[in-house]
Amino acid sequence: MPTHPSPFTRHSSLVTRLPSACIFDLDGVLVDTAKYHYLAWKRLADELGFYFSEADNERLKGVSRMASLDILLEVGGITHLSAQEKLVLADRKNNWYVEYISKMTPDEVLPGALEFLQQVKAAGVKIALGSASKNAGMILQRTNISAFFDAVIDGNKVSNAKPDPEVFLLGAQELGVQPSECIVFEDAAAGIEAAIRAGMKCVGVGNPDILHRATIVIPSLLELRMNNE
Ligand code: B16
Ligand code: MG
Repeated sequence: MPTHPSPFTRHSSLVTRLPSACIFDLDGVLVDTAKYHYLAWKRLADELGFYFSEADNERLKGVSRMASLDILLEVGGITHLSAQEKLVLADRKNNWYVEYISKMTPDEVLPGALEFLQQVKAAGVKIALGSASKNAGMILQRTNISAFFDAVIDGNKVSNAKPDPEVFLLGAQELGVQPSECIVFEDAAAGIEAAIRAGMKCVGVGNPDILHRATIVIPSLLELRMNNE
């Protein structure tokens, strides 16, 4: 592993040498798909006859699709649905969600993300995606950032959702690097926990009150610059 000092300018406390890999969460770190999840879940709640607020939607960030449905049903006070009925509802929501994300454009990459991905790539550091979404491939394609990734670990490849470390450990494995040589970028508390359990350093992107267990917390990737001199 190269041994340059302070790979992240302004955040030299994070690491003292260049990491072997950066593993990025998708929703909330590279793109904002939470708004599309909200529109689709709200439409389902409307059909089921209850109101689902944006505050309720906060609870779904980083959570798997079926776990999200359980939270939504809890908000609506709906109990006793069979596993089959739940699958039908999750499928209905996903069809609407896919309609939204199939219209995404490269403009929807979050501020600073494209520049940071370019800098990480230029520094020769490997890049993986570590997302709970089963739709990650389509989102990467629509926003034109697929080519940055040496490995894509998404909801189709893992059986245990964050905070289980599986998604990040699989990322390190596919990249052929040690977990301790990886830095995770995450916007959800469950994702930070997953990174810690994987033995990785992590950058929380978002609210420090929620992400306080991260190694450092920044408001957006605009805050970071890769120092590969
Ligand atoms: P899907 P991330 C997560 O993406 C979202 O934050 C979460 O709201 C969503 O329920 C989950 O993906 C599953 O998404 O229904 O597309 O499979 O933050 O892990 O990139
Ligand atoms: Mg996320």
